[in-house]
Amino acid sequence: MQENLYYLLRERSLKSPVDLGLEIVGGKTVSYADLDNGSARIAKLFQELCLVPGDRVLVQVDKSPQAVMLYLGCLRAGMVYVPLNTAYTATELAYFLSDSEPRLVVCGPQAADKIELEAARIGAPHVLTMDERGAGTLMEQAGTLPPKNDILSLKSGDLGAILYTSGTTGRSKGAMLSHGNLSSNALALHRIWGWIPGDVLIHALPIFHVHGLFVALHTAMLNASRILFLPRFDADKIINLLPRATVMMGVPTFYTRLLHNPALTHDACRNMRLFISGSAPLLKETFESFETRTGHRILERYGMTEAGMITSNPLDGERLPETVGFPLPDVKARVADEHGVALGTDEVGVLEIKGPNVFQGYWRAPDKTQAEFRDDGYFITGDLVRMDQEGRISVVGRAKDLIISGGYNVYPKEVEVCIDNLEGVAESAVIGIPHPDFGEGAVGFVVLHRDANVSERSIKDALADSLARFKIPKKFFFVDELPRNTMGKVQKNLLRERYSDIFRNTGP
Ligand code: MLC
Ligand code: AMP
Repeated sequence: MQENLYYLLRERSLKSPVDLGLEIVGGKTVSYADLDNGSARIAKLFQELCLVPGDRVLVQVDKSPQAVMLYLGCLRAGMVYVPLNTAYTATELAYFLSDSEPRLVVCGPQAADKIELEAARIGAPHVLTMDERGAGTLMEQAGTLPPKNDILSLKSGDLGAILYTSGTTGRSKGAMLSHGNLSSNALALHRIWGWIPGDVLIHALPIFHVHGLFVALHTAMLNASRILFLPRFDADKIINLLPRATVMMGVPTFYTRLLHNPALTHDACRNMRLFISGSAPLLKETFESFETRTGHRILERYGMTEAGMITSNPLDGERLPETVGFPLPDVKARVADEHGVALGTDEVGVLEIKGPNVFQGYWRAPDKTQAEFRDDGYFITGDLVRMDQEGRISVVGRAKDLIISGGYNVYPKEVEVCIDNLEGVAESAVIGIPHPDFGEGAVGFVVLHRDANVSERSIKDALADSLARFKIPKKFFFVDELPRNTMGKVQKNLLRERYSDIFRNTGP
Protein backbone atom coordinates (compact mmCIF):
# COMPACT_ATOMS: atom_id res chain seq x y z
CA MET A 1 0.00 0.00 0.00
CA GLN A 2 1.21 3.50 -0.84
CA GLU A 3 1.67 5.26 2.52
CA ASN A 4 3.73 8.20 1.33
CA LEU A 5 2.10 11.35 2.77
CA TYR A 6 2.65 13.04 -0.58
CA TYR A 7 0.25 10.57 -2.17
CA LEU A 8 -2.48 11.55 0.27
CA LEU A 9 -1.87 15.27 -0.26
CA ARG A 10 -1.84 14.79 -4.01
CA GLU A 11 -5.14 12.95 -3.97
CA ARG A 12 -6.72 15.69 -1.86
CA SER A 13 -5.31 18.85 -3.42
CA LEU A 14 -2.09 18.74 -5.40
CA LYS A 15 -3.67 17.20 -8.48
CA SER A 16 -6.60 19.58 -8.21
CA PRO A 17 -7.35 21.47 -11.42
CA VAL A 18 -8.86 24.30 -9.39
CA ASP A 19 -6.74 27.43 -9.23
CA LEU A 20 -6.24 27.33 -5.49
CA GLY A 21 -3.10 26.99 -3.45
CA LEU A 22 -0.77 29.45 -1.80
CA GLU A 23 -1.86 33.00 -2.37
CA ILE A 24 1.03 35.27 -1.64
CA VAL A 25 -0.48 38.31 -0.08
CA GLY A 26 -0.35 41.20 -2.52
CA GLY A 27 1.05 38.83 -5.13
CA LYS A 28 0.07 35.95 -7.33
CA THR A 29 -1.27 32.53 -6.48
CA VAL A 30 0.97 29.50 -6.66
CA SER A 31 -1.60 26.86 -7.43
CA TYR A 32 -1.63 23.31 -6.13
CA ALA A 33 -0.69 22.19 -9.64
CA ASP A 34 2.33 24.55 -9.51
CA LEU A 35 3.35 23.07 -6.17
CA ASP A 36 3.01 19.55 -7.57
CA ASN A 37 5.04 20.43 -10.64
CA GLY A 38 7.72 22.28 -8.63
CA SER A 39 8.07 19.39 -6.21
CA ALA A 40 8.45 16.96 -9.15
CA ARG A 41 11.28 19.06 -10.63
CA ILE A 42 12.96 19.17 -7.23
CA ALA A 43 12.58 15.38 -7.00
CA LYS A 44 14.33 15.15 -10.37
CA LEU A 45 17.12 17.36 -9.07
CA PHE A 46 17.57 15.04 -6.09
CA GLN A 47 18.03 12.20 -8.56
CA GLU A 48 20.57 14.19 -10.58
CA LEU A 49 22.48 14.87 -7.36
CA CYS A 50 22.47 11.12 -6.62
CA LEU A 51 20.44 11.51 -3.43
CA VAL A 52 18.70 8.34 -2.35
CA PRO A 53 15.62 7.79 -0.14
CA GLY A 54 16.44 8.30 3.52
CA ASP A 55 19.05 10.98 2.79
CA ARG A 56 18.61 14.08 4.90
CA VAL A 57 17.97 17.46 3.29
CA LEU A 58 18.80 20.22 5.78
CA VAL A 59 16.89 23.41 5.10
CA GLN A 60 17.30 26.87 6.61
CA VAL A 61 15.40 29.24 4.35
CA ASP A 62 12.83 32.01 4.57
CA LYS A 63 9.18 31.24 4.03
CA SER A 64 8.13 31.12 0.37
CA PRO A 65 6.02 28.87 -1.89
CA GLN A 66 9.26 27.42 -3.25
CA ALA A 67 10.22 26.42 0.29
CA VAL A 68 6.93 24.50 0.43
CA MET A 69 7.78 22.87 -2.93
CA LEU A 70 11.10 21.79 -1.44
CA TYR A 71 9.34 20.18 1.51
CA LEU A 72 6.90 18.44 -0.82
CA GLY A 73 9.74 17.35 -3.11
CA CYS A 74 11.40 15.66 -0.13
CA LEU A 75 8.19 13.84 0.77
CA ARG A 76 7.52 12.59 -2.74
CA ALA A 77 11.09 11.39 -3.29
CA GLY A 78 11.50 9.83 0.18
CA MET A 79 14.12 12.28 1.44
CA VAL A 80 14.09 13.22 5.11
CA TYR A 81 13.27 16.91 5.48
CA VAL A 82 15.18 18.67 8.28
CA PRO A 83 13.96 22.26 8.68
CA LEU A 84 15.76 24.77 10.87
CA ASN A 85 14.71 28.07 12.42
CA THR A 86 16.10 30.91 10.29
CA ALA A 87 17.21 32.63 13.50
CA TYR A 88 19.84 29.95 14.24
CA THR A 89 23.41 31.19 14.13
CA ALA A 90 26.29 29.59 12.24
CA THR A 91 27.44 28.00 15.52
CA GLU A 92 24.04 26.38 16.09
CA LEU A 93 23.88 25.28 12.48
CA ALA A 94 27.25 23.56 12.69
CA TYR A 95 25.81 21.21 15.29
CA PHE A 96 22.71 20.38 13.23
CA LEU A 97 24.89 19.70 10.20
CA SER A 98 27.17 17.29 11.95
CA ASP A 99 24.31 15.58 13.79
CA SER A 100 21.96 15.09 10.84
CA GLU A 101 24.69 14.46 8.22
CA PRO A 102 22.65 15.78 5.30
CA ARG A 103 23.51 15.05 1.67
CA LEU A 104 22.05 18.39 0.63
CA VAL A 105 21.87 21.70 2.49
CA VAL A 106 19.58 24.49 1.27
CA CYS A 107 20.21 27.89 2.86
CA GLY A 108 19.83 31.61 2.27
CA PRO A 109 22.38 33.07 -0.20
CA GLN A 110 23.99 35.26 2.48
CA ALA A 111 24.85 32.19 4.60
CA ALA A 112 26.08 30.02 1.72
CA ASP A 113 29.83 30.70 2.03
CA LYS A 114 30.01 29.81 5.69
CA ILE A 115 27.74 26.81 5.26
CA GLU A 116 29.79 25.48 2.34
CA LEU A 117 32.83 25.39 4.62
CA GLU A 118 30.92 23.57 7.35
CA ALA A 119 29.32 21.22 4.84
CA ALA A 120 32.73 20.35 3.40
CA ARG A 121 34.00 19.65 6.91
CA ILE A 122 31.33 17.02 7.54
CA GLY A 123 31.31 15.69 3.99
CA ALA A 124 27.89 17.00 2.88
CA PRO A 125 28.35 17.10 -0.89
CA HIS A 126 25.78 19.70 -1.97
CA VAL A 127 24.86 23.22 -0.85
CA LEU A 128 22.19 25.15 -2.77
CA THR A 129 20.52 28.47 -2.05
CA MET A 130 17.01 29.86 -1.79
CA ASP A 131 16.21 33.46 -0.93
CA GLU A 132 13.07 34.99 0.60
CA ARG A 133 11.45 35.12 -2.87
CA GLY A 134 12.20 31.45 -3.46
CA ALA A 135 14.90 32.25 -6.02
CA GLY A 136 18.44 30.85 -5.90
CA THR A 137 20.47 27.95 -7.17
CA LEU A 138 18.00 25.27 -6.06
CA MET A 139 15.14 26.55 -8.21
CA GLU A 140 17.52 27.58 -11.02
CA GLN A 141 18.75 24.02 -11.31
CA ALA A 142 15.40 22.33 -10.72
CA GLY A 143 13.72 24.67 -13.20
CA THR A 144 15.81 23.35 -16.09
CA LEU A 145 14.88 19.73 -15.37
CA PRO A 146 11.84 17.74 -16.46
CA PRO A 147 9.46 16.86 -13.62
CA LYS A 148 9.87 13.43 -12.05
CA ASN A 149 6.21 12.78 -11.54
CA ASP A 150 6.22 9.49 -9.70
CA ILE A 151 5.74 9.28 -5.94
CA LEU A 152 8.09 6.95 -4.13
CA SER A 153 6.20 4.08 -2.59
CA LEU A 154 6.73 4.16 1.18
CA LYS A 155 5.52 2.45 4.32
CA SER A 156 3.92 4.45 7.11
CA GLY A 157 6.98 3.96 9.35
CA ASP A 158 9.39 5.48 6.82
CA LEU A 159 10.82 8.82 7.89
CA GLY A 160 9.45 12.03 6.42
CA ALA A 161 11.16 14.60 8.61
CA ILE A 162 13.48 15.18 11.51
CA LEU A 163 12.62 18.19 13.63
CA TYR A 164 15.11 19.30 16.23
CA THR A 165 13.89 20.00 19.71
CA SER A 166 16.25 21.10 22.43
CA GLY A 167 17.00 18.78 25.28
CA THR A 168 17.03 19.70 28.94
CA THR A 169 20.73 18.90 29.01
CA GLY A 170 21.45 21.50 26.35
CA ARG A 171 21.99 19.63 23.09
CA SER A 172 19.14 19.45 20.59
CA LYS A 173 17.64 16.10 19.74
CA GLY A 174 16.23 15.24 16.33
CA ALA A 175 12.66 13.92 16.59
CA MET A 176 12.13 11.39 13.78
CA LEU A 177 8.66 11.70 12.30
CA SER A 178 7.35 9.12 9.89
CA HIS A 179 4.93 9.54 7.01
CA GLY A 180 2.39 7.66 9.12
CA ASN A 181 2.88 10.03 12.08
CA LEU A 182 2.28 13.03 9.85
CA SER A 183 -0.65 11.71 7.87
CA SER A 184 -2.55 10.24 10.82
CA ASN A 185 -2.32 13.54 12.69
CA ALA A 186 -3.30 15.61 9.66
CA LEU A 187 -6.35 13.45 8.95
CA ALA A 188 -7.47 13.54 12.59
CA LEU A 189 -7.18 17.34 12.78
CA HIS A 190 -8.88 17.84 9.44
CA ARG A 191 -11.80 15.81 10.74
CA ILE A 192 -12.17 17.18 14.26
CA TRP A 193 -11.84 20.82 13.21
CA GLY A 194 -14.62 20.29 10.70
CA TRP A 195 -12.92 21.62 7.59
CA ILE A 196 -15.46 22.37 4.90
CA PRO A 197 -15.24 23.12 1.20
CA GLY A 198 -14.46 26.79 0.71
CA ASP A 199 -12.47 27.21 3.93
CA VAL A 200 -9.65 29.74 3.51
CA LEU A 201 -6.67 29.65 5.87
CA ILE A 202 -4.57 32.60 7.05
CA HIS A 203 -1.04 31.24 7.31
CA ALA A 204 1.35 33.61 9.11
CA LEU A 205 3.39 31.05 11.06
CA PRO A 206 6.96 30.08 10.26
CA ILE A 207 7.27 26.81 8.32
CA PHE A 208 10.18 25.29 10.20
CA HIS A 209 8.11 24.04 13.14
CA VAL A 210 5.26 21.58 13.62
CA HIS A 211 2.61 24.30 13.90
CA GLY A 212 3.14 26.13 10.61
CA LEU A 213 4.63 23.26 8.60
CA PHE A 214 2.44 20.32 9.55
CA VAL A 215 -0.68 21.44 11.40
CA ALA A 216 -1.51 24.43 9.24
CA LEU A 217 -0.26 23.31 5.83
CA HIS A 218 -1.38 19.69 5.98
CA THR A 219 -4.92 20.37 7.16
CA ALA A 220 -5.45 23.10 4.56
CA MET A 221 -3.99 20.90 1.83
CA LEU A 222 -6.16 17.95 2.82
CA ASN A 223 -9.05 20.33 2.26
CA ALA A 224 -7.73 21.79 -1.03
CA SER A 225 -8.17 25.17 0.62
CA ARG A 226 -6.88 28.51 -0.47
CA ILE A 227 -4.01 29.48 1.82
CA LEU A 228 -3.35 33.18 2.37
CA PHE A 229 0.38 32.88 2.79
CA LEU A 230 2.14 35.66 4.72
CA PRO A 231 5.93 35.65 5.10
CA ARG A 232 5.56 36.48 8.79
CA PHE A 233 3.07 37.69 11.38
CA ASP A 234 1.74 41.18 10.64
CA ALA A 235 -1.36 42.27 12.56
CA ASP A 236 -2.48 44.90 10.02
CA LYS A 237 -2.19 42.51 7.09
CA ILE A 238 -4.00 39.74 8.94
CA ILE A 239 -6.89 42.01 9.91
CA ASN A 240 -7.19 43.09 6.27
CA LEU A 241 -7.39 39.45 5.24
CA LEU A 242 -9.93 38.34 7.84
CA PRO A 243 -13.00 39.18 5.71
CA ARG A 244 -11.73 36.77 3.03
CA ALA A 245 -10.69 34.00 5.41
CA THR A 246 -12.45 31.39 7.53
CA VAL A 247 -9.67 29.75 9.60
CA MET A 248 -6.57 31.11 11.33
CA MET A 249 -3.94 29.35 13.41
CA GLY A 250 -1.49 31.11 15.65
CA VAL A 251 0.54 31.13 18.83
CA PRO A 252 -0.93 33.15 21.74
CA THR A 253 1.30 36.14 20.86
CA PHE A 254 -0.61 36.43 17.56
CA TYR A 255 -3.84 36.88 19.49
CA THR A 256 -2.48 39.37 22.03
CA ARG A 257 -0.96 41.41 19.20
CA LEU A 258 -4.23 41.31 17.23
CA LEU A 259 -6.05 42.51 20.33
CA HIS A 260 -3.73 45.51 20.53
CA ASN A 261 -4.96 46.56 17.11
CA PRO A 262 -8.17 48.63 17.20
CA ALA A 263 -9.09 47.40 13.71
CA LEU A 264 -9.84 43.96 15.16
CA THR A 265 -13.60 44.08 15.43
CA HIS A 266 -16.66 41.87 15.31
CA ASP A 267 -17.25 43.02 11.79
CA ALA A 268 -13.70 42.29 10.63
CA CYS A 269 -14.21 38.66 11.77
CA ARG A 270 -17.67 38.20 10.26
CA ASN A 271 -16.50 35.62 7.72
CA MET A 272 -14.32 33.68 10.14
CA ARG A 273 -15.29 30.18 11.24
CA LEU A 274 -12.42 29.20 13.51
CA PHE A 275 -9.48 30.74 15.38
CA ILE A 276 -7.05 28.13 16.71
CA SER A 277 -4.28 28.71 19.24
CA GLY A 278 -1.44 26.54 20.44
CA SER A 279 2.29 26.00 21.04
CA ALA A 280 2.10 27.87 24.35
CA PRO A 281 -0.56 28.52 27.00
CA LEU A 282 -3.30 30.91 26.00
CA LEU A 283 -4.18 33.15 28.93
CA LYS A 284 -7.79 33.24 30.10
CA GLU A 285 -7.61 37.00 29.79
CA THR A 286 -6.70 36.74 26.08
CA PHE A 287 -9.44 34.16 25.46
CA GLU A 288 -12.05 36.38 27.12
CA SER A 289 -10.95 39.66 25.53
CA PHE A 290 -10.94 38.00 22.12
CA GLU A 291 -14.46 36.72 22.62
CA THR A 292 -15.69 40.10 23.79
CA ARG A 293 -14.07 41.89 20.85
CA THR A 294 -14.84 39.44 18.05
CA GLY A 295 -17.55 37.07 19.24
CA HIS A 296 -15.19 34.10 18.68
CA ARG A 297 -14.11 31.62 21.32
CA ILE A 298 -10.56 30.66 20.38
CA LEU A 299 -10.11 26.90 20.09
CA GLU A 300 -6.99 25.95 22.05
CA ARG A 301 -5.14 22.75 21.27
CA TYR A 302 -1.93 21.25 22.62
CA GLY A 303 0.93 19.42 20.98
CA MET A 304 4.64 19.00 20.67
CA THR A 305 7.33 18.27 18.13
CA GLU A 306 7.54 14.59 19.08
CA ALA A 307 3.84 13.93 18.60
CA GLY A 308 2.24 16.65 16.53
CA MET A 309 -1.13 17.48 18.02
CA ILE A 310 -2.20 15.58 21.11
CA THR A 311 -5.36 17.24 22.46
CA SER A 312 -7.87 19.78 21.24
CA ASN A 313 -10.82 21.66 22.56
CA PRO A 314 -13.97 20.57 20.75
CA LEU A 315 -15.25 22.29 17.65
CA ASP A 316 -18.88 21.92 18.68
CA GLY A 317 -18.78 21.37 22.44
CA GLU A 318 -17.68 23.82 25.10
CA ARG A 319 -14.31 25.50 24.44
CA LEU A 320 -12.92 26.36 27.84
CA PRO A 321 -10.07 28.75 28.59
CA GLU A 322 -7.04 27.31 30.37
CA THR A 323 -7.81 23.82 29.13
CA VAL A 324 -6.46 22.13 26.05
CA GLY A 325 -9.44 19.87 25.57
CA PHE A 326 -9.57 16.14 24.93
CA PRO A 327 -7.04 13.70 23.48
CA LEU A 328 -7.44 13.35 19.71
CA PRO A 329 -9.64 10.35 18.81
CA ASP A 330 -6.65 8.09 18.05
CA VAL A 331 -4.48 9.23 20.98
CA LYS A 332 -4.44 7.43 24.35
CA ALA A 333 -3.50 9.65 27.27
CA ARG A 334 -2.88 9.10 30.97
CA VAL A 335 -1.63 11.24 33.80
CA ALA A 336 1.15 9.56 35.75
CA ASP A 337 3.58 10.13 38.58
CA GLU A 338 7.33 10.12 38.03
CA HIS A 339 7.37 6.31 38.03
CA GLY A 340 4.69 6.03 35.39
CA VAL A 341 1.96 5.03 37.84
CA ALA A 342 -1.40 6.34 36.65
CA LEU A 343 -2.98 9.01 38.84
CA GLY A 344 -6.62 9.72 39.49
CA THR A 345 -9.03 12.34 38.22
CA ASP A 346 -7.92 15.92 38.88
CA GLU A 347 -4.50 14.87 40.20
CA VAL A 348 -1.50 16.71 38.75
CA GLY A 349 1.06 14.53 37.01
CA VAL A 350 3.00 14.14 33.80
CA LEU A 351 1.03 13.48 30.64
CA GLU A 352 1.96 10.23 28.93
CA ILE A 353 0.61 9.37 25.49
CA LYS A 354 0.45 6.63 22.89
CA GLY A 355 -0.87 6.77 19.35
CA PRO A 356 -0.08 6.84 15.64
CA ASN A 357 1.12 10.45 16.01
CA VAL A 358 3.97 9.58 18.40
CA PHE A 359 7.40 9.84 16.80
CA GLN A 360 9.83 7.06 15.95
CA GLY A 361 12.50 8.12 18.46
CA TYR A 362 15.39 10.56 18.59
CA TRP A 363 17.79 10.53 15.67
CA ARG A 364 20.85 8.44 16.51
CA ALA A 365 20.12 8.69 20.23
CA PRO A 366 18.56 5.38 21.35
CA ASP A 367 19.38 6.09 25.00
CA LYS A 368 17.49 9.36 24.95
CA THR A 369 14.59 7.66 23.18
CA GLN A 370 14.48 4.88 25.73
CA ALA A 371 14.54 7.37 28.60
CA GLU A 372 11.36 9.03 27.34
CA PHE A 373 9.25 5.94 26.74
CA ARG A 374 7.65 3.64 29.30
CA ASP A 375 7.96 -0.12 28.85
CA ASP A 376 4.35 -0.28 27.65
CA GLY A 377 5.08 2.18 24.85
CA TYR A 378 3.73 5.39 26.37
CA PHE A 379 5.75 8.54 25.59
CA ILE A 380 6.49 10.82 28.55
CA THR A 381 5.67 14.34 27.38
CA GLY A 382 7.27 16.21 30.31
CA ASP A 383 4.18 18.42 30.64
CA LEU A 384 2.37 18.63 33.97
CA VAL A 385 -1.35 18.26 33.47
CA ARG A 386 -4.61 17.54 35.19
CA MET A 387 -7.45 15.51 33.67
CA ASP A 388 -11.02 16.00 34.83
CA GLN A 389 -13.79 13.45 35.05
CA GLU A 390 -14.82 14.01 31.45
CA GLY A 391 -11.25 13.49 30.22
CA ARG A 392 -10.61 17.18 29.58
CA ILE A 393 -6.98 18.13 30.08
CA SER A 394 -5.40 21.30 31.50
CA VAL A 395 -1.67 21.96 31.19
CA VAL A 396 -0.62 23.32 34.58
CA GLY A 397 3.16 23.39 34.26
CA ARG A 398 6.21 21.62 32.93
CA ALA A 399 8.31 18.91 34.50
CA LYS A 400 11.02 19.90 32.01
CA ASP A 401 12.99 23.12 32.50
CA LEU A 402 11.74 24.97 29.44
CA ILE A 403 10.74 28.53 28.59
CA ILE A 404 8.22 29.12 25.80
CA SER A 405 8.60 32.59 24.39
CA GLY A 406 6.28 33.67 21.58
CA GLY A 407 5.85 29.99 20.73
CA TYR A 408 9.60 29.32 20.49
CA ASN A 409 11.23 27.02 23.00
CA VAL A 410 14.21 28.25 24.96
CA TYR A 411 16.05 25.68 27.04
CA PRO A 412 17.63 27.46 30.03
CA LYS A 413 20.45 24.95 30.23
CA GLU A 414 21.64 25.74 26.70
CA VAL A 415 21.67 29.48 27.44
CA GLU A 416 23.28 29.05 30.86
CA VAL A 417 26.14 27.02 29.36
CA CYS A 418 26.84 29.84 26.88
CA ILE A 419 26.72 32.51 29.62
CA ASP A 420 28.92 30.47 31.96
CA ASN A 421 31.55 30.21 29.23
CA LEU A 422 31.92 33.99 29.02
CA GLU A 423 34.93 35.58 30.60
CA GLY A 424 34.22 37.08 34.01
CA VAL A 425 31.15 34.93 34.65
CA ALA A 426 31.16 32.60 37.64
CA GLU A 427 27.70 31.11 37.12
CA SER A 428 24.23 31.90 35.86
CA ALA A 429 20.59 30.89 35.92
CA VAL A 430 18.03 31.54 33.22
CA ILE A 431 14.29 31.53 33.93
CA GLY A 432 11.05 32.48 32.22
CA ILE A 433 9.01 35.39 33.59
CA PRO A 434 5.47 36.29 32.45
CA HIS A 435 5.71 38.66 29.48
CA PRO A 436 2.71 40.50 28.02
CA ASP A 437 3.80 39.99 24.41
CA PHE A 438 5.76 36.73 24.35
CA GLY A 439 3.88 34.94 27.15
CA GLU A 440 7.18 34.23 28.85
CA GLY A 441 10.37 36.21 28.49
CA ALA A 442 13.78 34.77 29.31
CA VAL A 443 15.70 36.49 32.10
CA GLY A 444 19.32 35.82 33.08
CA PHE A 445 20.81 36.00 36.59
CA VAL A 446 24.57 36.22 36.57
CA VAL A 447 27.17 35.91 39.29
CA LEU A 448 30.42 37.57 38.24
CA HIS A 449 33.98 36.93 39.32
CA ARG A 450 35.44 39.73 41.37
CA ASP A 451 36.72 42.62 39.18
CA ALA A 452 35.05 41.24 36.05
CA ASN A 453 34.47 43.82 33.37
CA VAL A 454 31.06 42.64 32.18
CA SER A 455 27.84 44.50 31.40
CA GLU A 456 24.38 43.48 30.22
CA ARG A 457 25.28 44.79 26.75
CA SER A 458 28.58 42.89 26.59
CA ILE A 459 26.83 39.64 27.54
CA LYS A 460 24.06 40.11 24.95
CA ASP A 461 26.61 40.92 22.24
CA ALA A 462 28.76 37.93 23.10
CA LEU A 463 25.77 35.57 23.13
CA ALA A 464 24.63 36.78 19.71
CA ASP A 465 27.57 34.92 18.15
CA SER A 466 26.39 31.59 19.38
CA LEU A 467 22.67 31.78 20.14
CA ALA A 468 19.61 32.65 18.06
CA ARG A 469 18.37 36.07 19.18
CA PHE A 470 15.07 34.79 20.53
CA LYS A 471 17.01 32.67 23.07
CA ILE A 472 18.98 35.61 24.45
CA PRO A 473 17.49 36.78 27.76
CA LYS A 474 15.59 40.05 27.40
CA LYS A 475 16.99 41.24 30.75
CA PHE A 476 19.93 40.40 32.97
CA PHE A 477 20.41 40.85 36.68
CA PHE A 478 23.80 40.72 38.33
CA VAL A 479 23.52 39.03 41.73
CA ASP A 480 25.99 38.11 44.46
CA GLU A 481 24.80 34.54 44.56
CA LEU A 482 22.04 32.30 43.27
CA PRO A 483 19.49 31.00 45.79
CA ARG A 484 20.13 27.30 46.43
CA ASN A 485 18.42 24.60 48.44
CA THR A 486 20.25 22.33 50.85
CA MET A 487 21.10 19.97 47.97
CA GLY A 488 22.85 22.85 46.18
CA LYS A 489 20.20 23.07 43.45
CA VAL A 490 19.36 26.58 42.20
CA GLN A 491 15.89 27.53 43.43
CA LYS A 492 14.51 28.94 40.22
CA ASN A 493 11.02 29.14 41.73
CA LEU A 494 12.30 31.74 44.24
CA LEU A 495 13.75 33.82 41.41
CA ARG A 496 10.50 33.48 39.46
CA GLU A 497 8.50 34.73 42.45
CA ARG A 498 10.83 37.60 43.29
CA TYR A 499 11.06 38.93 39.75
CA SER A 500 7.56 38.01 38.60
CA ASP A 501 6.48 41.46 37.44
CA ILE A 502 9.56 42.89 35.75
CA PHE A 503 7.93 42.74 32.29
CA ARG A 504 4.57 44.05 33.46
CA ASN A 505 4.81 47.29 31.49
CA THR A 506 6.47 45.83 28.40
CA GLY A 507 4.25 46.35 25.35
CA PRO A 508 4.14 44.33 22.12
C1 MLC B 1 11.32 37.29 17.88
N1 MLC B 1 12.04 37.63 18.96
C2 MLC B 1 11.69 36.88 19.99
C3 MLC B 1 10.72 36.00 19.49
N2 MLC B 1 10.50 36.29 18.18
N3 MLC B 1 12.12 36.84 21.26
C4 MLC B 1 11.56 35.93 22.07
N4 MLC B 1 10.63 35.06 21.65
C5 MLC B 1 10.19 35.07 20.37
N5 MLC B 1 9.28 34.20 19.94
C6 MLC B 1 13.04 38.68 19.12
C7 MLC B 1 13.65 39.14 17.84
O1 MLC B 1 14.81 38.39 17.59
C8 MLC B 1 13.96 40.57 18.17
O2 MLC B 1 15.12 40.59 18.97
C9 MLC B 1 12.82 40.99 19.07
O3 MLC B 1 12.36 39.80 19.65
C10 MLC B 1 11.67 41.68 18.40
O4 MLC B 1 11.24 40.92 17.33
P1 MLC B 1 9.80 41.12 16.71
O5 MLC B 1 9.99 41.73 15.40
O6 MLC B 1 8.87 41.79 17.63
O7 MLC B 1 9.35 39.63 16.59
P2 MLC B 1 8.52 39.08 15.44
O8 MLC B 1 9.33 38.93 14.22
O9 MLC B 1 7.28 39.87 15.36
O10 MLC B 1 8.21 37.61 15.97
C11 MLC B 1 7.36 37.37 17.05
C12 MLC B 1 6.47 36.21 16.68
C13 MLC B 1 7.38 35.06 16.20
C14 MLC B 1 5.68 35.80 17.90
C15 MLC B 1 5.52 36.61 15.57
O11 MLC B 1 8.28 34.71 17.22
C16 MLC B 1 6.62 33.87 15.73
O12 MLC B 1 6.17 33.79 14.60
N6 MLC B 1 6.45 32.88 16.61
C17 MLC B 1 5.80 31.62 16.26
C18 MLC B 1 6.63 30.47 16.71
C19 MLC B 1 6.06 29.15 16.26
O13 MLC B 1 5.62 28.93 15.16
N7 MLC B 1 6.01 28.19 17.19
C20 MLC B 1 5.45 26.87 16.93
C21 MLC B 1 6.39 25.79 17.45
S1 MLC B 1 5.67 24.20 17.21
P3 MLC B 1 16.33 41.56 18.69
O14 MLC B 1 17.27 41.23 19.78
O15 MLC B 1 16.81 41.20 17.33
O16 MLC B 1 15.71 42.93 18.78
C22 MLC B 1 5.16 23.73 18.76
C23 MLC B 1 4.26 22.57 18.83
C24 MLC B 1 2.86 23.06 18.94
O17 MLC B 1 5.42 24.38 19.71
O18 MLC B 1 2.14 22.71 19.86
O19 MLC B 1 2.49 23.84 18.06
P1 AMP C 1 7.88 22.01 20.96
O1 AMP C 1 8.93 21.16 21.57
O2 AMP C 1 8.40 23.24 20.32
O3 AMP C 1 7.06 21.23 20.06
O4 AMP C 1 6.98 22.52 22.15
C1 AMP C 1 6.05 21.69 22.74
C2 AMP C 1 5.65 22.21 24.08
O5 AMP C 1 4.85 23.37 23.94
C3 AMP C 1 4.77 21.24 24.82
O6 AMP C 1 5.50 20.20 25.44
C4 AMP C 1 4.08 22.14 25.80
O7 AMP C 1 4.91 22.39 26.92
C5 AMP C 1 3.93 23.43 25.01
N1 AMP C 1 2.57 23.63 24.48
C6 AMP C 1 2.10 23.40 23.23
N2 AMP C 1 0.80 23.75 23.15
C7 AMP C 1 0.44 24.20 24.37
C8 AMP C 1 -0.78 24.70 24.93
N3 AMP C 1 -1.88 24.86 24.21
N4 AMP C 1 -0.77 25.04 26.23
C9 AMP C 1 0.32 24.91 27.00
N5 AMP C 1 1.51 24.47 26.52
C10 AMP C 1 1.56 24.12 25.22
